[in-house]
Amino acid sequence: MPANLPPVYHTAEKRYRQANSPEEKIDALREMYAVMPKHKGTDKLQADIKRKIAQLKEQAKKAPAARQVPQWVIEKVGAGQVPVLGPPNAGKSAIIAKVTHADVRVAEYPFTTQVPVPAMMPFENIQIQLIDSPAWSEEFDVGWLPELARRADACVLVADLSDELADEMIAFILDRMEARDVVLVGRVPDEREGFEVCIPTLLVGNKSDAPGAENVLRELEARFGDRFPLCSISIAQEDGLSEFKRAVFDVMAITRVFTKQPGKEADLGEPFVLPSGSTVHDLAGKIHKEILANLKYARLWGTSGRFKGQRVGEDHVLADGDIVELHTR
Ligand SMILES: Nc1nc2c(ncn2[C@@H]2O[C@H](COP(=O)(O)OP(=O)(O)O)[C@@H](O)[C@H]2O)c(=O)[nH]1
Ligand SMILES: [Mg+2]
Repeated sequence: MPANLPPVYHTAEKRYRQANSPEEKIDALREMYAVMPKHKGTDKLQADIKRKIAQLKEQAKKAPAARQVPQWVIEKVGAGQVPVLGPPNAGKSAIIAKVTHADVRVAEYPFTTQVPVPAMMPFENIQIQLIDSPAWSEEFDVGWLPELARRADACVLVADLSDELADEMIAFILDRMEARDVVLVGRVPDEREGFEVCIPTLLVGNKSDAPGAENVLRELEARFGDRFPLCSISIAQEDGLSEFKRAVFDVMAITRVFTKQPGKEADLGEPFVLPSGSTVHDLAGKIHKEILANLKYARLWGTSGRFKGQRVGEDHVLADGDIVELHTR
């Protein structure tokens, strides 16, 4: 029987695969357990998860707590964590400096950035956490970059349009990632097998102002156009920046929803951020487990509804910008 697991389950499962410590793993497994539908089809999965939690608890007891947090583990804040990866000199730091207010180093010489540097990119009503990263190439192998990518919600892969070999540089990075079971793809497939972690990725050609950039972009399109969404920008000429921000948001595959209390105005401040495909049920679970347990129905304003204030059930799939009024028993 198919398990029909909700997107929130897959998000938690991904968190489990990305976890670095037994504690983090247990936390993710607990969430997977909490959000999964409990029926015959998930009996085995429920038992598996319980067993794994028990095993990890044992493991955590044996391994003492004095673990050092590796430098590539950066606390997630905002709507999602998005490392910016690419070969030397592609303009990774320049992009981040332009779209965030961070003071990252941009330089004529390669390998300026040695440690991951987080910075927040505002996009409409949310903040996306970009991470500047060291350049990665055959001459300079940064072993922990796959670990940074593995934990990410999405990646931005920057190609240098002033470099005729840009596509080779990108192919190198993709290969090295895959060797560590991190697969960068435009859209993560729904059903997956194996140990690989798929990370949704946007390919960006920077330096569209450079001579010959058009040809390099065409090559990238031919080689990777089926695999990734591709956008072309110039930081030097501030060209394509708003399209870039929108493309980062799109590749993250998230839905922003607002909540409102019955009889009151909606709170249009900070939205709840959920994986695309999430339902009213998932939203309730994200807010509070009491609300989830007592959920009766919801009223909905927004593009996923047929009319304003439409009454919908738990399984209703939410759309970006929806306003939801949850009704409990
Ligand atoms: N022509 C041109 N040069 C750029 C552009 N963006 C960045 N650069 C230059 O490329 C060099 C490397 O930039 P940097 O951000 O340090 O690259 P990183 O190694 O990928 O972080 C610097 O000299 C930048 O001024 C652009 O859009 N056009
Ligand atoms: Mg840099």
